[in-house]
Amino acid sequence: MNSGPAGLQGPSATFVNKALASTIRAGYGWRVIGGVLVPATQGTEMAKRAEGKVALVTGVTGQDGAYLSELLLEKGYTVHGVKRRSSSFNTGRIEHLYQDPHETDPRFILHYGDLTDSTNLIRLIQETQPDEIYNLAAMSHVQVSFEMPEYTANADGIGTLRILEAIRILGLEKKTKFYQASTSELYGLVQEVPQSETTPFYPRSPYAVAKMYAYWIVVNYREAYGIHASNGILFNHESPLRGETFVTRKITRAVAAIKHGFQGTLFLGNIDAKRDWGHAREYVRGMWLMLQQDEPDDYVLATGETTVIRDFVSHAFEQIDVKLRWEGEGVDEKGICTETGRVYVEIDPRYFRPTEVDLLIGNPTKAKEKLGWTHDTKWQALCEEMVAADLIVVAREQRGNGE
Ligand code: NDP
Ligand code: GDR
Repeated sequence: MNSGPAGLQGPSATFVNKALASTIRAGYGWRVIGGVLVPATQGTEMAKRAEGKVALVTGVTGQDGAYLSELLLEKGYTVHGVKRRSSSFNTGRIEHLYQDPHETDPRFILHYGDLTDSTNLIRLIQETQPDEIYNLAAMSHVQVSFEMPEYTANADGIGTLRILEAIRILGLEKKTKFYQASTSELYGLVQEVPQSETTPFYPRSPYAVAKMYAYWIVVNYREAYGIHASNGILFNHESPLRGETFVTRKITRAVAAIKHGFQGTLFLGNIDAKRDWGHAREYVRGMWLMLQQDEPDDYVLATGETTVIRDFVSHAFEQIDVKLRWEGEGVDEKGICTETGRVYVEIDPRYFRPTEVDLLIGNPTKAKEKLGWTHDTKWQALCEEMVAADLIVVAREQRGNGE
């Protein structure tokens, strides 16, 4: 297996990263190498590469795909990433990992693919012969899954089956370990507080129902064919790379835009919901740990703390020196600046979901005891990091628009 240096600085790497570097301090886990922002661990870990394993990562262009790829490259893996064809660039999160395919022995290689295309998946797995497959690809937005239930079932549910069948068809049951991105959404209408690996599922969206199929097909292929296949039941994890329509990033972007004078009001849905938020960078390490175990198993990754959305909003606004007071109830509730009386947050029922998941709080004891997995970042620090990053991102976008 090759072990050449990782391409930390692809040709366009990266305007956003340079800008972010001036604000996101080392304590947030980033540092600058050659003018480019990279995870703080990356430079020092380079020399420790040894394993030379091959990983295939679906969903490589997403939040977790980016963090996981960084981690695997640090550990000496060759990483094959599966990206969808798109009419515009969709590789912004992994630009800093880009390697010119003309380089000798590139260790980060992108392939076109889609979880709805079996033949494509079989060919990719045949060509790359991975030691580990991380299935992160999904239509991952819960509310959108109510609009696109059939596609969600196809990609998130049957997509997982397609990969497991490919492993079987290619006779890789004993070689290839498999990680499935399962989710705390499986608990839905929660049957127990906090939720652990033994808590019964009660999915509350087409997304969660599709992921429930995926969860059980992983268990079944493990038991039926002896595949080293594990479910990571991950609670919400966020970062500056979080998709802009998930609630944390929507909030931190809006706060940044309000600070820069480009947005007046933040419209949200159900701010009474409670979530257990961790940092994505710490959660991808748990994924990797699951595949390093002798035996496959299913693990909850969570912080064990839950926070109401409203508190995340208040904390985000505090980062721009706006203290909010909350007035009214239901759709009439408003977040108002205590100093100026200006209304910054309003409720828009369009963001309500037909069925909601009101409370999530996970119990990560098994992951701690068996994997040695821990998390460090509290939700407040996570929120602060995201606001700091978005203040730069929003300013850059507006400059790009010539404003
Ligand atoms: P993102 O939405 O950021 O990324 C999803 C990735 O999947 C993107 O690369 C996307 O491509 C790709 N994708 C979507 N549909 C397909 C398809 N049909 N074929 C191939 N690729 C596809 O999600 P996250 O990184 O946040 O999450 C990673 C996984 O973990 C997902 O499966 C999610 O459901 C699950 N999960 C996430 C949690 C979280 O809090 N973040 C918690 C628990 C589970 P493109 O960039 O082109 O859109
Ligand atoms: P979630 O994340 O549904 O938990 O799924 P999201 O951030 O979308 O919602 C969290 C909670 O916030 C409420 N909410 C809003 N949500 C969004 N997106 N936009 C709003 O304006 C808004 N207002 C209030 C929601 O109703 C919800 O209660 C995420 C995804 O990453 C899944 O893929 C993953 O499986 C789970 O986390 C764990």
